[in-house]
Amino acid sequence: MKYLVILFMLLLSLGKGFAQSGLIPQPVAFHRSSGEFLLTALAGISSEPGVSAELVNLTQEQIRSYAGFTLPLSQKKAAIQLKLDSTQVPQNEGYRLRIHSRGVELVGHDPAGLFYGVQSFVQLLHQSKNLRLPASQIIDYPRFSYRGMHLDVSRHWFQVPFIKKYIDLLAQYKFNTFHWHLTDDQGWRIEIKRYPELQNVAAYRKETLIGHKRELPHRFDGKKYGGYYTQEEVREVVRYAAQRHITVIPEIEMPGHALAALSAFPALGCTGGPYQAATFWGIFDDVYCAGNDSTFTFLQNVLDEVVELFPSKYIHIGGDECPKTRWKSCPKCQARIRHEGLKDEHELQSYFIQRMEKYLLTKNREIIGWDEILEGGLSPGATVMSWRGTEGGIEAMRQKHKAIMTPEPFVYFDFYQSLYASEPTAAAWYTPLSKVYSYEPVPDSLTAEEASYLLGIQGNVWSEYLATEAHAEYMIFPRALAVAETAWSPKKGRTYPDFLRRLRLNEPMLKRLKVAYATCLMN
Ligand code: TNX
Repeated sequence: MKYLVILFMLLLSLGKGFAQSGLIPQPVAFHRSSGEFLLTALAGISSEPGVSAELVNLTQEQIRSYAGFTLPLSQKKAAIQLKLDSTQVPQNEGYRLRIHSRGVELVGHDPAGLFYGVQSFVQLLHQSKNLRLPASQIIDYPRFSYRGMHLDVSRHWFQVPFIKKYIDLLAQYKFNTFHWHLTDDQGWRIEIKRYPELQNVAAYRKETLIGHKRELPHRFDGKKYGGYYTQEEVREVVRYAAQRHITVIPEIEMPGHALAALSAFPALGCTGGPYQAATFWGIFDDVYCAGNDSTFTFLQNVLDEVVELFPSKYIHIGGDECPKTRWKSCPKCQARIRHEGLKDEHELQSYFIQRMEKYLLTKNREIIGWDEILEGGLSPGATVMSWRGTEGGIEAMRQKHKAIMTPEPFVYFDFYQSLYASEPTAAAWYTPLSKVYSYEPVPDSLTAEEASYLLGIQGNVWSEYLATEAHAEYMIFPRALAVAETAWSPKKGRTYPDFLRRLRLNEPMLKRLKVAYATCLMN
């Protein structure tokens, strides 16, 4: 009986321990102890061999931006100690953080883990009163290895400082992947030196739709819109992200969503054009011609430059929403179907994707595609991004392919997040924070072996209606924090009410970082 009482008390204190953390994502284990640590300008920072100077500098800078002073570097063990030790912390990207009255010990399994420990410390610092941190111990590591956020920069594009701010925020909440949607019908946004027409023509559209696309008649603003990232800027973003343990995966769309590219290279379309970058939103019949070998040469040349800029293992090649209308009546596409012994246009799309996959494999890269790449047969090594619900991901995993869950009903941030009439125009459905939080990515219908192909989850930010940075931030935050928690934290032991409590504790930090998050959700 006595032992039962002790066990009960222990469980209670564990539960209490969880409830006391203010962290998002919720750590695996959080225990409060007595005492507190007061951070002062006298506290030094030391690191053991193996910890990069870059990480130490970044830590100093993150602490300085909140505390107002720079912690001096120390050769001897200082109040704040950073070290790497995979025996103490066996999980990839994991860390152990101990805050006690004399200092802070942070041990990372690997540099990423150490970095996440710093992010937790910084978040706690923002929640502290006068830099007094309650003594505690955290043991933490991620549930999924892929924790992504996406941004469409074609429909509206965002300058490099905004991209960096986005990356900072993603890193703070322990995301490790930024999926950069760089090309689409409405604009091509990456400099490709071999094809200056992509910069001079495809990066611009004549004008932009005003209001929602369902509001008829369509009205346009009459203003030329566009721009692109230079290769130097892309390199800078990739480097900046890597320092923060974020991999940038570029997306070059094919065979659909290609109007902007076709406006510069009409010979790559089935009809030969002329074409114009799209000025309104939707799906367009004009796509890359799959019967024309020049299409493949062009895309391979583009990818040659893309893989030089992005060291990521994965390259996203789109594959979604490719109407087969033109291919059906295109003599070259039909000849390709006959010559390759394909059954129909779906198999032609599969041929297209497989051909690009083969090319990228010669560069040691794997492809990711939206779930339409399942139609007509999946490329042998493709990873599927499941967006039209979860079925595509489930099917891919059954076929022993890797999958990333990004289901539209749960993690699309171009949808409405409240029912207030004052909400700015949004794409379509209603995806409140609670719904994002409720999403469980491991499908019940799969065996454990099948589910092992699930890499993780991602939130998507399509920018048709996001013309300004503030509007983008409003749609992304705080919903992205719910994705962060689903991607990182164990399924057990977290609840939506407690997430909301921790979200309120995160508000001051979001305010200080000047994030235009949606407050109405937190009332
Ligand atoms: C579908 S999600 C698209 C995008 C649009 C989005 C709008 C996906 C792979 N394709 O091109 O921007 O819907 O919600």
